[in-house]
Amino acid sequence: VIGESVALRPVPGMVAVIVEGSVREVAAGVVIRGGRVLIAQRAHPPSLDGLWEFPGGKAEAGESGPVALRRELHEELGVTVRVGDRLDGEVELDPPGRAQGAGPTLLRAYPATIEAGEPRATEHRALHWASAEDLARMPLVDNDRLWIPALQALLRE
Ligand code: DCP
Repeated sequence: VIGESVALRPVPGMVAVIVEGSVREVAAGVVIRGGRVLIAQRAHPPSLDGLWEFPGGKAEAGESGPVALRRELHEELGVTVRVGDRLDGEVELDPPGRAQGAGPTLLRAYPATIEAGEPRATEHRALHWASAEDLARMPLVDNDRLWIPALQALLRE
């Protein structure tokens, strides 16, 4: 749970009522180096096996997206990263078996800079430093495609 989503609803006679609901986050890391971005090939579940993603994972209860991402990239790649400001856009995931009344799970992406270590695949099938062209032609998981145009622009800068 990354915190609370807060909606402000105007009500006559009041300034606002705060409506809170928990939001769960999956944080994905965009690690750019030398004009390329790091992508990782998933091994599971079967529906995503072989597809490439920006590595990351689910925030635990009470954990922010950036903190979760730092933890996940350490677990999955063996690197220590500094996490930057979230990229525009998010994708609502539909986890099977989501509890009734539970809030949405949102996939969000953050730039991450490696502070220590060299990425190695401990949970993924493989790692690849992708060029702008690779992003266009390699099979990425559908959700992550949202960030391809922005990343291609960044990589071509
Ligand atoms: N996901 C995605 N794009 C990413 C990373 C994740 O679409 N760049 C999706 C795939 C899964 C969900 O988010 O449906 C959770 O991702 P992971 O399985 O990688 O996260 P965890 O490792 O935290 O999950 P678990 O603990 O269930 O293995």
